[in-house]
Amino acid sequence: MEELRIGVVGTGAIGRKHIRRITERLKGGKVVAVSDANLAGAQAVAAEYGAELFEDGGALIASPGVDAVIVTAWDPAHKEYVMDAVRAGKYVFCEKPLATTAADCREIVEAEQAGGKRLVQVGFMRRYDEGYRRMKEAVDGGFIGAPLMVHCAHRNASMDPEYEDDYMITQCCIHEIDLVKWLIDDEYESVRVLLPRSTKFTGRRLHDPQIAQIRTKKGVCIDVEIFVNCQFGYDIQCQVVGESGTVNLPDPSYLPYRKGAVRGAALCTNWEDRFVEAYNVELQEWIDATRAGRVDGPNAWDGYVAAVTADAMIRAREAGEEMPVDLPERPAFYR
Ligand code: NAD
Ligand code: ISE
Repeated sequence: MEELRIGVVGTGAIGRKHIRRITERLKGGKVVAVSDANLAGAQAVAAEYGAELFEDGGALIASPGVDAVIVTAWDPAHKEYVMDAVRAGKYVFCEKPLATTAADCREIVEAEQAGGKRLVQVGFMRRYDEGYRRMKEAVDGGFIGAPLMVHCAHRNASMDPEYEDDYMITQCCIHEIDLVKWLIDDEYESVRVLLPRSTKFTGRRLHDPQIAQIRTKKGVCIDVEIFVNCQFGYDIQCQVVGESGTVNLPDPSYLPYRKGAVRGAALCTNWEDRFVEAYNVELQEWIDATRAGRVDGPNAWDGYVAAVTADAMIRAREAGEEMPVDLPERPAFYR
């Protein structure tokens, strides 16, 4: 295939970043069409990049001039656009989460299987981060023996005061839910959520921090601290404890300094800078695989597993109890 003609539905923050990276940095793809519920925003992007403007996302997806679709609209619109793409038989990259409920993800998985071809990739970009990839290589190679525990932290400096409890799981922890399963090659069995004392910096709708605990089918215990008003920066940590050692996610390399009798290194403050290379690699590999007619990255089933786990976490938090993660066996179609 010549250059992949890409249509982007959702020209908000990450949509614009992805359009810029495809245009200025990546190879093999061109953004030819854009759409957004905020028409003025989409119009500005269309003018800047010489892309066709569609008032309706569904019409963009159906357009014969669009080979493949990127969905970067807000979470509740993902399902509709992914379903449109699947029905049109077009490859689609959808930002996480695949949909806001497990039931909606299930519908996508069923529609994709009915069409007989894998088309959907979900934007779990941590799998493309160099640090996590090195950890996975070490774990897969037996460097620390069998994994026993995984400790994670997902910290944002501050969040909108209207941020809600469920977003801690569906927007933040969803990354660790996908990542750890991939990292240690295991499946989830049950979940709990602990609520430590809440920080005074949180908004009225949000209990912050929260700790998600997961037990896997092989008996590994995972804990994820989610703390979105930590004040000091954007900080992502991960450690796998194995039978004979540990491996840690390397911090990004920031310029170390000595100043005012202090030795230090500035921290990252946002997810875009922290994972910029991961996003670049993720989309380059998606373009390459799409042009070759394959889905190599996290697929619709991974999106469904993450949503089932997130739903169980929300129920566990509300009930104050451990909840099972009830999943059917992964179909052969997704192996
Ligand atoms: P944003 O609010 O900046 O942009 C969302 C855009 O969606 C807005 O421009 C809005 O007008 C548009 N929109 C809303 N409803 C629509 C509809 N029905 N049809 C078309 N457009 C519609 O948010 P964002 O930060 O750019 O996030 C967008 C998506 O990307 C979200 O799903 C979010 O979870 C995901 N995201 C992923 C990562 C990551 O690390 N992978 C990071 C940030 C955001
Ligand atoms: C955001 O929505 C993301 O997806 C980022 O990757 C995540 O780290 C951040 O905490 C979320 O708010």
